[in-house]
Amino acid sequence: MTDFNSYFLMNADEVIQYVKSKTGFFDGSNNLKCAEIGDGNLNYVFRVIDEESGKSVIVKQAGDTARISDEFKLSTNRIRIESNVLKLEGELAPGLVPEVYLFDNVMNCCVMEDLSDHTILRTALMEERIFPKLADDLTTFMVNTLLLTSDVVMEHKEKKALVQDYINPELCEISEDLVYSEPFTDHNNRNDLFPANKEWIEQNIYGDDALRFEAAKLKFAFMTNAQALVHGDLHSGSVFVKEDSTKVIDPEFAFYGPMGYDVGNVVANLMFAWSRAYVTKADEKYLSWLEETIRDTVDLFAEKFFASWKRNVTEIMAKEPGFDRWYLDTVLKDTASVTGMEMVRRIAGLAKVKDLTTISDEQQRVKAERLCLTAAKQFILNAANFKTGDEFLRVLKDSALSHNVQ
Ligand code: SR1
Ligand code: MG
Repeated sequence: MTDFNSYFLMNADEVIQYVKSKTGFFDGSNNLKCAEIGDGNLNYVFRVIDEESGKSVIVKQAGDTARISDEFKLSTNRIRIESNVLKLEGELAPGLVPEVYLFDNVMNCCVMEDLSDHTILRTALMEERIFPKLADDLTTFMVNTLLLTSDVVMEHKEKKALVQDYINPELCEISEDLVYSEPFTDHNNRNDLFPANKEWIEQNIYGDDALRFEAAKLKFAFMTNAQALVHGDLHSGSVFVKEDSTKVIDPEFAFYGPMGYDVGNVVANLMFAWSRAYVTKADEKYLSWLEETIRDTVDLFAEKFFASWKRNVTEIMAKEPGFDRWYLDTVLKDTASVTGMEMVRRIAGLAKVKDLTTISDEQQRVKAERLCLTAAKQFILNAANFKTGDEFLRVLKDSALSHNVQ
């Protein structure tokens, strides 16, 4: 039997041995069952359960390539980043992330709270389920984790130490390529376009010089604006939900970047859910709740941002009258740009979202993708115009109407 003193990728039986040898979680039980349950693009996720007591944990292990493709060679350091960021986020936004029990820098894995009583938000949204606290919880998470790790609140040398600690070159490179380059150029020849929209995308995305120019500017902002410790991949596959609980998971893409990167990812992924619901003629009650959630995500973020600013700001110059409004406007502008970039890349790039890919009717999928891309272009080209939730939602709904979707 291995003593887990040197790294290898574990199978389910080895994970059982691992939790027995490294944790006291199961009190020596011999009834443990384990299965690999991961369906993400990068890592292996195992659930270990004691069928007698019902107690369970998650073991997440990083390989040195991505699951989605061996083309992505990745440092296993991402598990250290994920474990440490989850701990920090748990302090800044209590109750909104899973608890981490153990991080192992030899086996490049972590053991954490099992959230199997929750559902992945993307799946739940595709089932048209309503979560009344979602916008409230996600905006609390974002305001707390973003503002409180920025220079307006943190002592600057301590903040710079965090910038250093969370330097994340390989995972940032994935976003630089998959979000900020390939969807506009296909220069790596790995974009995966829905055939019925291929020509439309080549003309309206690859063929739009003004759009590509904005994307170029945004790529450099993403790479250089070390504003806050962002989650870095806050799409609806990175959120677990149940009726009265929201948990943000998977911060392995975390780094010091623009706050709007997180907010824009949340808004864009809610818009994917809305677009699916709209073209498939989902229940009206569900559609209105989604609209309210998109609106509230922007408006509650702004409201809580100002309130937290008043309570927590320490930087002397940030206390100048009006600076809070100016600062928030820059975050909202970045939010609009990122909303657009995320919408473009999930349709015109390599990594897709199931909200759209599982629309079985071809014409409905064509319309859902085009309405998203039409809205995305507005968000990118006119980013400074978006300051309220209503303004974000209006562009989405107008784009839907422009494609004659009833
Ligand atoms: C190679 S990884 C593809 C995508 O999956 C992750 O969740 C990120 O969104 C990344 O862009
Ligand atoms: Mg992930």
